[in-house]
Amino acid sequence: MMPLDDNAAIELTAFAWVPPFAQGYVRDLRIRWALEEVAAPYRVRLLDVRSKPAEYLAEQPFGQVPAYRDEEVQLFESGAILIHLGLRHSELLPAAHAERMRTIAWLIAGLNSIEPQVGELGSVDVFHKDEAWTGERRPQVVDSLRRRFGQLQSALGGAEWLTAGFSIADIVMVSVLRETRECGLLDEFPELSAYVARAEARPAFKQALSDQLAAFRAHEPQFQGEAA
Ligand SMILES: N[C@@H](CCC(=O)N[C@@H](CS)C(=O)NCC(=O)O)C(=O)O
Repeated sequence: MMPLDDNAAIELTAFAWVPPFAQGYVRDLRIRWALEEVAAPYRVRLLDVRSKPAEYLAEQPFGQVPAYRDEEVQLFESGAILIHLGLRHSELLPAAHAERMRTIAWLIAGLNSIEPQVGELGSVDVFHKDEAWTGERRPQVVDSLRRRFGQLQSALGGAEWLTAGFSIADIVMVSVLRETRECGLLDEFPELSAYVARAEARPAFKQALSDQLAAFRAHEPQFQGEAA
């Protein structure tokens, strides 16, 4: 079944287009991926990244994507949306309390212990790349990320996934880790690289990525001349 369906009860927001460096990494991808994993139909509401309607702040207080709604909830924050989907689909989040909470702990680790540091690298390498201070700051950021990646690789301990089976925690962690691929840091950690590759090989990930990119391709002409 094709989860993209204009009549679906689940609605996800995404951007019609983003600059090339962000394509394939916008956070609606995490939700698309989870929905593909469980073959849940969803529709996408595309927003213009340059001018989001003021009313959108009622759905996402920071004007960001993704926002999510279905017949039961209206949510923002990719982690919360994934937990909601996990509570509906035990393939994504185990039902037993101890396992469920351990999975949620790993999801929060991805969001709170790894993503901020990955974000700092993005800040230095992308958003402030031509500014002199980044020359001093970058080695510190890379060192601290390297330490975290080493700890994460040890915790994974050669296992296939962070917990007993593939889960929403892996969706978050892999989404965060793959952002560092271009800078080469992931190559220093073969087990983490293999973990990311294993997740990216899942048909659900491939479909989600392809659907996000297809929207950008379709809207590219309207954004000609925007900053890369
Ligand atoms: N903590 C939020 C972060 C969402 C976020 O950073 N969204 C980005 C796209 S990946 C965004 O909408 N950026 C545009 C903006 O901030 O105006 C989540 O995980 O959902």
